[in-house]
Order: sequence, then structure tokens, then C-alpha cells
Amino acid sequence: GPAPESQKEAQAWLDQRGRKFGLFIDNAWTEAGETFASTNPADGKELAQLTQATAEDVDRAVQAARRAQPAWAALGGPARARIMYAIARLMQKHARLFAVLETLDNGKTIRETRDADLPLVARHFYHHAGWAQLLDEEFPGHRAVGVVGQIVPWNFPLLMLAWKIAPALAAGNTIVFKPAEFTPLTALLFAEICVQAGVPAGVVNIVTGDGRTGEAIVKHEGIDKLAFTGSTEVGRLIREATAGSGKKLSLELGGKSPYIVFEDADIDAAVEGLVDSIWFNQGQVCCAGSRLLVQESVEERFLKKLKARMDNLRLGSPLDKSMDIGALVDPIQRQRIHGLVEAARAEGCEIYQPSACEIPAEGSWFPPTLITGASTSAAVAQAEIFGPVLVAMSFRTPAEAVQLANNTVYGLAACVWSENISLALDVAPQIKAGVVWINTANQFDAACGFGGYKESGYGREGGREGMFEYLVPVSEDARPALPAV
Ligand code: TXE
Repeated sequence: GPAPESQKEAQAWLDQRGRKFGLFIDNAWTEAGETFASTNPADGKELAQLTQATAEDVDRAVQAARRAQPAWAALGGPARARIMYAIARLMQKHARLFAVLETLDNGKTIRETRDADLPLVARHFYHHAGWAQLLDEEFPGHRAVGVVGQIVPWNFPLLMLAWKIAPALAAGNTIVFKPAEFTPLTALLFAEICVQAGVPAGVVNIVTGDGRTGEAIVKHEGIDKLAFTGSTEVGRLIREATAGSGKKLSLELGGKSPYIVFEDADIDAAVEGLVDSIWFNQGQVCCAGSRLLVQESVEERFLKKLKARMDNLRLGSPLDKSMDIGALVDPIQRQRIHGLVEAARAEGCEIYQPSACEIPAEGSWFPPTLITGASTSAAVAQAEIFGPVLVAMSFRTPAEAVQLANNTVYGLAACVWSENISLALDVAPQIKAGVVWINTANQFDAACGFGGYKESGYGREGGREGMFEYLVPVSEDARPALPAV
């Protein structure tokens, strides 16, 4: 069953501030201003009131970050590393509290927050503490960009925070960070961890709010670099808004990743991998394997096994350790997903949902869904659904598989399943995707750059490549001004 101690701890943490939060600026909490509610999507109940940060609030956060930046950079990599190791250890120490809070705020299952999100978060801080330690040797001739603005979505609130904040700190930047309006709570708990770990005032500032707060960060002249993860639509707005501003920018956007199964694949393993690929986090994953491309000769066998596996997926209370599928982040997302699935049904597609899957009366839920018979140009085959919905198509030859795999505007991730490693290694590089997994799925490593091509964005997070996003060559500072013409 659920962990009662950690649940009590999470409720106590919320209560301790009267369930009303201000902003975290310069290592201090502001009074709550105009607020909005964050709810538990599993029961629709309010968890807390959060402050909608105004442009003035954002400006104060940027000023604090600007004041703190020179000293933070001058502290040097090894000293920053010590603080980052402390953050990593504290994240591990409070992992259960973080996991419960994340599950309450987001609706994802406790099994995932406990076994995936939190271990990956700690690992990300440890890994980047290592980069801080080695900064001078590994990145000679580089310095921190300065003040960075970071905006993240709601699907992996804390993990996306780690992907953003860890490399920025390692490189010597100071930060104005905005969590998504649906899932702001763990970022605020993280703020307390920063204080405990000895992060100096002004280095990490956390402002809550919706897209208006995001816009204020994007437009602020005191921001030297922006890092955004979210929808392609907002990514495009940010790129337009920053064009010509000189701000450095990285975008991690949507995806419609292919999951390719060849006839010689280990079918049972491929089915299991697919369950993880599309139903992990209710399919609200940028690199979700949302398009199954299966070789015609094994299509029937594969789909039969897949449906049997779908029938065994358990959907229900995210705090229950035995659940596979939790709640969607918000009823708005449920509405969107429902609309796309119903449009596919109206176009004559076949929709499979396990008949025994009971949907709770309260909260926002969607059953695991398989769509067959969609044309390659159908909306469900092209648009990022961002829910527990898989679209299956078949192919005859490897060349056709590659053509179908690349037939979207996105290019974030892909999976290739075949016991013939020559075939897999031949196909993988032909797929335009930032990551291609062979005979596996959802393998994330802090040492490995993650990011996209095409409308999935640009820039990489993680590893050496990710560090360069938060550094600039010092030679640019030394370059003499151009002579007047
Ligand atoms: O994303 P948004 P939403 C896709 C997915 C999902 C859809 C909508 O298909 O169904 O987007 O989700 C902030 N300037 N993905 O609406 O709006 C916002 O407050 C600056 C895929 O939640 O992109 C939040 O913090 N910031 C994606 C963050 O941007 C702005 C993950 C993301 O919100 C802003 C999320 C603005 N004008 C959604 N408007 C993935 N592939 O990982 C909003 N924001």
C-alpha cells in the first residue's frame, strides 16, 4: 500500500506554510501575491495556492541573479562541486518526501517517482558536480554565460529541473527558474534544499506562474541564456521573441517517436519495451514511443500479445505502489486526448482499450489506448498526443520502415528492435532523431546528451554537449570592437 509516513510528511510540508507559497528570490520567500491553485489530478482536490509572479517579480529575481553571478563564478568549479554534491545527497535523503509530493502534484505513479524520477535527479546532480570539479581542465577558455532563464513543463517537474539547474550551476551561472503552473510544488521544496546545501543567495531563484511569467523571463534584458522544455508552439514563440536579442537559446520540444519492430525481434521483450515506451508516465513523455511501426509478417502476433499485456495494466490511485498507470496532469489534457482519439474513431480507425480498465469517478484519467487503421497522414499519426495513446502501422521492408519513421515534423527519439544487429545498426543512423535506442527504450543517462532535430528543437542536455549550452568562449570577450565604417 501507500507509504503513510511519507504521505504525512508531505501533508505537513504543505501545511507548514498554510498551503500558500510566495516566490523564492535571493534565498528568501516573498509574501504570496495574486495566487493560483495547484491541484491533485487524481482527485481534483486543491493542494496549495501559488503566487503568479509578475514582470516586476521576475525583474527582482533577475537582479538578484545578476548580483550573485560574479561571485558564484569566481568561487571556482571545485567549490561549486562541493555544494552540488550536498544538493545530490539531500535529494537522496528526502527522496520519499519529494516522490510523494511529485505524485500528488502530477498524478504519476509513486513507483515511477520513487524508482525513476528521484534516482535520475540525484544522479544528474552527482554527475554535474563532477563536471564542476573538472571545469578548468575540461573546458579551458570557457566561462559561464551569466544569468540563465529556465522554463520547464509539468511531465517530469523535478527531473526537468535537474536537467536545467545542474549544468547551469556547474558552469557558474545563476538562475531564474520557472516550473510549470500545474506542478510547481517540488521546485519549491528544492529551493529549501538549496538553502540547506549552502547555495549562496541569488544563485537559484524560483518564480511560479503561467505563460505570462514565462514571457517576462523570455523578454528580460538581464537574461543571457534561455533553456526551454515544452510544446513546439511555445518554443517557436520564444525563438521569435529572442531573435536578434543575442540571448543564447536551447529548446527541447515535442516528439512523435517511432518504435520499430522487425520480424526477427524478440517479440516478448519488444512488447514489454513498448509498454514502458508509451505508457510510462501516462504517455506524457516527450520521447514516448507513440508510433508503433511493426513488420507486416509479425503484425498480427505482435498486436495480439500487446493487447493481452494492455489488459493487465492497472490504472488507479497513483500513491498505490501496485499501479502502472496514474492520472493525467489536468482535465485539459484529458479533453485534448479524448478529442484526438474520437476524431480517429470518426475517420474509421479501430480503437482498442482494455474492457476491464475502470476509470475512477473523480480526477482526470485516460485508459491505455491502441489505434489501428490510421492513415500515415491522420492527425493521430502526426500530432504529438502526449497521452497513453499508441498508433500502430505496419511496413514491409527496412527502407519503408525508415521512410515511415522519418515521416513527421519531429525528430526526438526512436527505438529499433531486431535480433539482427547488422540490420539494427544499419537502420539506426538513418533515423533523424536525437537518440535511437536498440532493443531497449527510455534509457536516460546524465552523461549522454539528449535533444532533438527538426521541430523537436535544438541543443543538448546532459554530458559534455550539455555543458557547452551553459558556457561561452572567453575569446569572445577579448575580441576587439569592430572599427567604425
Ligand atoms: O505546454 P507549454 P502545455 C506539449 C504536449 C502538450 C502540449 C501542451 O503536446 O499536450 O504541449 O502542454 C510555459 N512564454 N508538450 O500547455 O504551454 C508554461 O508556463 C514562455 C510537450 O503545458 O509549452 C510551462 O512552464 N513560457 C512537451 C512551459 O512553458 C511559456 C512538454 C510549458 O508549457 C509561455 C510539455 C510563453 N508564451 C508540453 N507559454 C515535451 N515534449 O516535453 C507557456 N509557457
